[in-house]
Amino acid sequence: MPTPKQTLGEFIIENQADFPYSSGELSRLINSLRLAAKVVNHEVNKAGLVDILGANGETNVQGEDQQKLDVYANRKFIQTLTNREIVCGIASEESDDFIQISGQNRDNKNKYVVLMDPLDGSSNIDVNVSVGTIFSIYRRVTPIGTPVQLEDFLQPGNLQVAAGYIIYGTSTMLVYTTGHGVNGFTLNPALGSWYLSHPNMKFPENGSIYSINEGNYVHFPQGVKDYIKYCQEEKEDRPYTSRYIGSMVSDIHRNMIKGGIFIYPKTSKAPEGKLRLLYECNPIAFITEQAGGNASDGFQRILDIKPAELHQRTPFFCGSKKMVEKAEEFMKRSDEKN
Ligand code: P6P
Repeated sequence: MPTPKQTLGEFIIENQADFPYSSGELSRLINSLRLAAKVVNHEVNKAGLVDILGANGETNVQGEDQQKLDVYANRKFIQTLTNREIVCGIASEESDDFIQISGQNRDNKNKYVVLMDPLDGSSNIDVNVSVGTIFSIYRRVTPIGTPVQLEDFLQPGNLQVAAGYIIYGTSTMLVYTTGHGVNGFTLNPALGSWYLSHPNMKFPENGSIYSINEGNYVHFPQGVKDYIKYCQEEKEDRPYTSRYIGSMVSDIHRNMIKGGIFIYPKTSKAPEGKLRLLYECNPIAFITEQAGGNASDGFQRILDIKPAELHQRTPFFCGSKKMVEKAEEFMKRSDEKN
């Protein structure tokens, strides 16, 4: 008889000591995210059955068509985080500006801010491909009790106190870190409980999967073109396998389990890259490094980048340590030639 797996609630209680400066708010914050994730999961799973598919005719700050489920997920996470009186502000891919959460308690002691992509990969919703939610948590830097400021959100990724993603796939998983390793929890939808299914997740140091949208090949920097050719040549442990879902959470999750590298570089069409630093690359980079992998923009560590704008983009090289190091070699060699 297999031993019963620990629930997320039990895990949080058992690891409360990981949050020495938090009198339980961070645990409550993780708990509120898991509640919202269950609600969004319910809608994602029946997307084909109710009128929630397709675009709602609006566009988000990125100029991308907002899918109805994007808007729904954004609203649910904001609602849940607001009701629990734990955060003083939220930034979201779906909202132009950050959202001030003024606590009900008079002096608003809420000391955390959350940045999120409520539904990453949403263009895959209508074709039944897995999508994800990504979140990043910081302690605010401006005085507690005063209105939250932009500087509370523009913190380098190395100051995150927690980060995670929910992947709505063949099963629904919550994967997160608080700086003490990475753990994965699978939702049992019948019971509405999350179970520790992937304890202490580790990125394999090397791998043989490369994930990149090769349709953009002609627009890539020379260093990326050279690395792709390296992956494809018949030599040593190569050619590698190309796997690209077009939903970053899914590509990263697969590569963390099997080993691999995910690359979304700058292109001539997207000179800063496509992915956003604050609520996509920073949280994924924090998880990746906590699992023993590397994450850079091809030259510098993602977590060391000092953000200048809420929705700024960055090139993104993320995954197995040795694969990211090899890709960076090609980027640096090409950069030196120019
Ligand atoms: P492309 C989804 O829209 C997303 O933000 C990531 O999840 C994904 O990796 C990337 O964009 C896909 O972009 O240009 O390859 O379709």
